[in-house]
Amino acid sequence: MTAFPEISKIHYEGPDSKNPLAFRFYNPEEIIEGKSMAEHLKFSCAFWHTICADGSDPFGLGTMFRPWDMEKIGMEKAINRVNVFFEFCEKLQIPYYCFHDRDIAPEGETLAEFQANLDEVTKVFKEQQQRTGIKLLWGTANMFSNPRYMHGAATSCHADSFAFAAAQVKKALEITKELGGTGYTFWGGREGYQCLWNTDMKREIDHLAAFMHMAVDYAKEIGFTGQFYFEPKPKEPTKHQYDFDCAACINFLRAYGLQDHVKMNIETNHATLAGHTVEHELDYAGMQGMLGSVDANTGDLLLGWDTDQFPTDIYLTTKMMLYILKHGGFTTGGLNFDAKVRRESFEPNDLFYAHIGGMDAFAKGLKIAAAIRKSGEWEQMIAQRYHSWDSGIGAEIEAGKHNLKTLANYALEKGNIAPLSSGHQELFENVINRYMFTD
Ligand code: XLS
Ligand code: NI
Ligand code: NI
Repeated sequence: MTAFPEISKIHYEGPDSKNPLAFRFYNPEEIIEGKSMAEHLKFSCAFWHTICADGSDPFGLGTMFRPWDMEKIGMEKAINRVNVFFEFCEKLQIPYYCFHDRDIAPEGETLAEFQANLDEVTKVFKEQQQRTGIKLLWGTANMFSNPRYMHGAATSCHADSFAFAAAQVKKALEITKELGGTGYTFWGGREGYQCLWNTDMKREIDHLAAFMHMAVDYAKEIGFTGQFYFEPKPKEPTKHQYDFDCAACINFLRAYGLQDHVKMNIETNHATLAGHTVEHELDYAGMQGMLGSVDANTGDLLLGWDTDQFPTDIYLTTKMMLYILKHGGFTTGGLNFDAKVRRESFEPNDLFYAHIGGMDAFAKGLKIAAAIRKSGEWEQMIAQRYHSWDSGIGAEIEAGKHNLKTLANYALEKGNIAPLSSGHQELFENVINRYMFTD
């Protein structure tokens, strides 16, 4: 049985191809900076969007009636979805995937039933992984959909919600380990508040830290060696999420002694909701050795919510790849398409167009970023801007040889400042455009 009978494996056909079901830039074996494109980009497919999203939104019901779901319910539907998902990833040459516990198996009536369902479906994932060679990038637990998490999970005012969330994470870690996952992600679904009047913020954040420590301890106990990630998002569904942006997350991790265990999973649309560009977030996390993985999507700057669109903007992907390469590329992480097709794009083929577009955009971005890096021009321009720090007083300050008194003496003696140099912002922008558009 095949879910996509009319679609065969998607191949690289080169930039001149007009075939909508082919890659124009993503050529997995092509070597860039000594590594294949596949190794650089480490694409991952998100189970929840690609296989579960039905197009429903707060104003309307689902629009996507997937033929493979028809007449199926419960575990039969869940297991069938896994098979369809792997066929999809295989056809697109996507080497990794990510899941939430709740989107791979029905919750059933009780937690025990949920866990039994997870065990059953995990077997199918394992078989499919063995058959296809596709790997698990990271797993996670959905601790925001069930009404028991209305006040949050680890940060709930109800201790029982915390306990149930702990049970979910325990199981999700076990499955992630069983499936050889290279990571585990925390996204604080409802870890935040709607109203500060009714909120004990310190108590909630202390609980969040205790919860993450429990996860780290349990991972150690069961021998799960994957990387933990924390995924910043400033708002939605709560008005203020505690995992606001990389700066807030990294501060939280350091304040509670979690910095050696957890890195950032950076999502483009979340960065823009926080009032940052995603390259800002990548560079900020990267400079502190905290760049772990990426949820690759894009938002709509005219809308104030997480639209989770597929990234097709080559400027965006070029900038992202520049900063990812700058910080050494991915080790455990990858580019997970935390993105969904629009409600109106309800045909199964749209899922292919969307992923092909995203993969090609990142492949092209990688190539342009590598060209910029190869010439060294951009780095040299930045280095030139900071050259006063390379010798003389600048080098002495960086070497820790000065204090306010010695610097005051230096300034008094100098009497006036040497002429400054221009920031050349427009020149920088023009140079980048030269690499963007080579013809
Ligand atoms: C939601 C998040 C979510 C996480 C995983 O906005 O992006 O999908 O990536 O829980
Ligand atoms: Ni995400
Ligand atoms: Ni998101």
